[in-house]
Amino acid sequence: MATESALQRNEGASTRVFFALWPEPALAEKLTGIAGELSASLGGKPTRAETVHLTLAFLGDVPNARLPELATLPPVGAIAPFVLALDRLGSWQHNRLAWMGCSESPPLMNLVLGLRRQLGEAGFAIRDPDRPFFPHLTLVRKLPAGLAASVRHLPQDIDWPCREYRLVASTLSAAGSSYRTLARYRLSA
Ligand code: 3AM
Repeated sequence: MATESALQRNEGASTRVFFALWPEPALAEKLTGIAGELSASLGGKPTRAETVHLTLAFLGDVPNARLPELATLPPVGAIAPFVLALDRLGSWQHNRLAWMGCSESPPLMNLVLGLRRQLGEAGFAIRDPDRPFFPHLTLVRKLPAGLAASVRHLPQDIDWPCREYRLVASTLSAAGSSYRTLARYRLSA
């Protein structure tokens, strides 16, 4: 469902937007607790609980005139709520991030592919469409340069019940990204 007041607050000609799964506050706190432990041992800046998310489709700048159309697209159909098993931690050197990820998840892939199809049919382009989708939640940014990239399996999965996804506006500043939810979409079979 689109949030009218949120849509009206977009200044400028376009807004940087993306679709994402967003954990409930209790899970976000748990994940950012892990982010805090990681950054204490590795360095870098832990993600704040209110910003932790898993990007499904990144559109980049969309003209504000088209935001109402984007925000009122129906939810991607025929995808029942699902549980994502977060089971691994890793890091990337190229963008100096530490992340939490998951094993293959058919419902997650169906959601991503359904969203891509829907956006394409509605005339919205996603940024870098050929970049492989790598599901992850960023936990730490600005890791010290030169850290060895590694993937560590968690001793126990963290189960994430996914019932909805969001359209989010992103504003970049020197202090980091700030996010504002423009619309929420419920998953249903
Ligand atoms: O917080 P993270 O990094 O997980 O990385 C970007 C961020 O997620 C991601 O979208 C989120 C909001 O900016 N992002 C940025 N550019 C992207 C792109 N071209 C992208 N995801 C996919 N393709």
